[in-house]
Amino acid sequence: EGVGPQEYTLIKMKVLEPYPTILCKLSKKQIYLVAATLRPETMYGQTNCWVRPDMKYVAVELKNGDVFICTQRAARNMSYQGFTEAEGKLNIILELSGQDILGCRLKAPMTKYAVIYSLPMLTIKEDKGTGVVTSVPSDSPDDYAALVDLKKKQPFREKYGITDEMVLPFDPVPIIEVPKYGNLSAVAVYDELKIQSQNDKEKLTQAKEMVYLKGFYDGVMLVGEFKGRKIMDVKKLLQKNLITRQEAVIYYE
Ligand code: A2H
Repeated sequence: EGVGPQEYTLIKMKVLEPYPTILCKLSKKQIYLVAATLRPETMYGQTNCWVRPDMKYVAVELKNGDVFICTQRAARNMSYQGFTEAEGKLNIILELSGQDILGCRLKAPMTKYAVIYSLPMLTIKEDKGTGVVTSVPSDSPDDYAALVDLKKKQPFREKYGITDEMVLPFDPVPIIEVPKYGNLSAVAVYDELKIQSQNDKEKLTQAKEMVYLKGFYDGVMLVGEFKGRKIMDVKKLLQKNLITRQEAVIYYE
């Protein structure tokens, strides 16, 4: 990371009914899990959302009436970026654990899957982004590794109350062609490096290095309104579209 703030795109994933028990009293509000991403151009490939079961989250009401679920740290940053009524002031309406918001039904922008679910990822960092991560297993080695862990380990699903239909129907979607790695670049490097699980930290770091820059400079969109164009040239345009449709906001930290 360089000097100065990092810009993220916050993807709004709308919580659909039936709400988990803890959110029931908010039934009249628009509630979103908000995920910080550096890759808005990959949102066509979302298959689920990640939260960390043992981490604390808050539900905060913003000045436009939306309720965002994220870490308190992220909410505080938002309060200095014009999201709230008064600068530095937070309207926290609930304190939650990740466990409370697992298995939520979500509507996420751009993905072909009409409903996706919030699932457990154990490697989420408390001090980065919102603590909520959107999952794009076609292009993110971390996401693919965590999804494979859930798919192949029934006891892992059961431990967190995750049912088969929240996981098994969701496969990586080819959305970007990367020369040398094909149309599912995260899957290609996961296989090449023989990654075993989401805890395979060194190999996952290597995997990210292998695909990240190459994807940005040489990747080509395979789907959507910018099909056939280079990632470099369309990243900002896709971010702008998400924001115009009120499906995302810009956030700095
Ligand atoms: B990225 P940087 Cl397709 N803990 O979004 C762990 N990871 C987090 C996080 C947290 N608290 N908050 C955000 N992230 C992830 C898409 C994506 C991402 C793709 C490919 C690579 C990639 C879909 N997941 O990131 O440390 C989010 O995942 C590669 C690093 O600020 C976010 O972008 O550079 C990225 O890490 C931010 O990481």
